[in-house]
Amino acid sequence: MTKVCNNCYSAYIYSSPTVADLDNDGKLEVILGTSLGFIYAIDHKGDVKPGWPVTMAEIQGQVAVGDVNDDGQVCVYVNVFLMCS
Ligand SMILES: [Ca+2]
Repeated sequence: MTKVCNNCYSAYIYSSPTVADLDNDGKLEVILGTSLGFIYAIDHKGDVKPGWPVTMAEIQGQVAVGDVNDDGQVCVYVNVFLMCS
């Protein structure tokens, strides 16, 4: 059996990823949560964005992204408030 990578571990993604422009650079990021409690933001090149993943408890629902209070900052919501850009 061939080992694909040395630092990999298994996690489930229970919901669809969310696509949004977190840093307002005109390029979309993919944001997703895992069963191990990691929330990843992946850039248009497939790289994890600096400052991510963020860790919390197991994530079963889809991550929501938006500027809900119209202050110009895009925020990421995962059951509770998490992070603004
Ligand atoms: Ca972006």
